[in-house]
Amino acid sequence: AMDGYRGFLGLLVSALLVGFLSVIFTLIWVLHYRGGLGWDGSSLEFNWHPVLVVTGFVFIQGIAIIVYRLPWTWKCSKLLMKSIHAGLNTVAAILAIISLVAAFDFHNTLQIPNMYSLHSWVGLIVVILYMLQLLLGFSVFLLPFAPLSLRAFLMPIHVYSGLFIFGTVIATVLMGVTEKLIFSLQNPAYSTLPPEGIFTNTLGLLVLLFGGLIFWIVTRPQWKRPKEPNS
Ligand code: ASC
Repeated sequence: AMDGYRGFLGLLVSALLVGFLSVIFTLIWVLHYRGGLGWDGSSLEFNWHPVLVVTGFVFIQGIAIIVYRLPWTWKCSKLLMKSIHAGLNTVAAILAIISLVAAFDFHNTLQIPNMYSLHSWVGLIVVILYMLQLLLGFSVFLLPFAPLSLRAFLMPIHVYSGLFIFGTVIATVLMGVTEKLIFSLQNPAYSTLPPEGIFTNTLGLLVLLFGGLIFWIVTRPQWKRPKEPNS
């Protein structure tokens, strides 16, 4: 049991480190290479898009997925843990919405077309799915009204949907990073492997690794919260 616990802690610290580093890399990308942050319709406003997505939709959602796995919380009430899970996902959803406003606002100000790229299609779909997942999870699992039979039926679907959404967010981030680098790196071009290209490719690898670590942690059966009888 102690061995499993130490393995868990090692992976948890790694995930937190890689997730935190992803946020830092995103900040360095927009602050050092992309002119900084602002809210004026310019590319500085767009820069909030990657910052809020990586902070909320990737990092905070990833933590929300594994809160039930933290062994020192197994004595906490299930309702408290559900509230933390729902609260983190709500914060992530709000940041995701603001990140969309930043992208659309920037496009509309500079008359750049909306919703033509695969990144934008998959990204909008996954934000909508995330809101539905949040609403369904809140009303069925957090509020006390749903019967146990409905909870038991929906739980595997909720778990599958959550992991599908999280994986799709990671894929969408990789597409977004790629298209932004192709758009903005012109002189010198992305194809000449300039420092910003190498740095931001590395950011993509960090986000992918974070996803892999969260997926590993959440799929270990021995790290699941012990189920209370009648719940
Ligand atoms: C809940 C909850 C669970 C599941 C279970 C149905 O609301 O806390 O563990 O639903 O009751 O599988």
